Amino acid sequence: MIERGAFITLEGIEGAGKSTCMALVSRRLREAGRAPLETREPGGTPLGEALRELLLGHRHDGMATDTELLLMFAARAEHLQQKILPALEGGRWVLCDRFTDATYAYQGGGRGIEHERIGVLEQWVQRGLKPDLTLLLDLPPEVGLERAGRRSAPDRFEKEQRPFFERVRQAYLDLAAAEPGRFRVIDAARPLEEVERQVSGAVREFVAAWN
Ligand code: T5A
Repeated sequence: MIERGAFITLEGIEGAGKSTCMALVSRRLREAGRAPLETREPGGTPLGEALRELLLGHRHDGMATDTELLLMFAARAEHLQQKILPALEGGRWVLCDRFTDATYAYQGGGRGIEHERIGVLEQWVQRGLKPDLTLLLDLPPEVGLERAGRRSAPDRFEKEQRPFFERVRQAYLDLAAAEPGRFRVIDAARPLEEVERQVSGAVREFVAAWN
């Protein structure tokens, strides 16, 4: 029987360095002989990327909170069925830029949807599947937003105000505290070389424990 691949996710507020660290984690996994399938949420499939445009673009600026939540899970259902599950079941490791913790953080912490209502959808769509390792890149919103702002024009989420991102950050930290075995919290406010050292260490430790 083929051993299921490991599922690794990267999380954090805007500008935390997820894209930057994806490349590093991927490199470390390849070096360990575990070349991962790299993907992202919302997105990862043609339908998911179309939903991403609806969710991040400004055409639907007044979107209802529940609509936003359901579209996130619609994209996720497609992503799981078409891409993530076939890879994991085939023994391939999967590295994903954001997953359901982002829903708890943004739609839960940020928008105020109750944790339990998100949990119902999580169970419906994922049937118990969770990431095996989640690297949470934690930093104060003012630092992340400043970094993200230097890079591109703000999307629909980046238009939110500071208190929104404070709640998102706190929701992430609460998730990490509730599942210390799955999360590694990285101090992402540190210089990039130091962040990379922390991330490499966490990945090395995870791979060693998996083998
Ligand atoms: N969303 C998503 C939900 O609301 N619910 C959900 O369920 C899901 C899945 C997706 C949006 O959708 C929301 C959350 C998001 O708002 P996204 O593009 O995936 O958007 O995420 P963003 O956070 O917007 O991505 P960013 O590209 O802004 O942030 P990253 O990837 O964290 O940051 P990165 O690596 O691009 O770095 C930003 C800049 O900082 C520099 C980098 O060089 C780059 O220029 N940098 C550093 N500089 C100094 N020191 C460091 N340590 C640095 N690390 C990176």
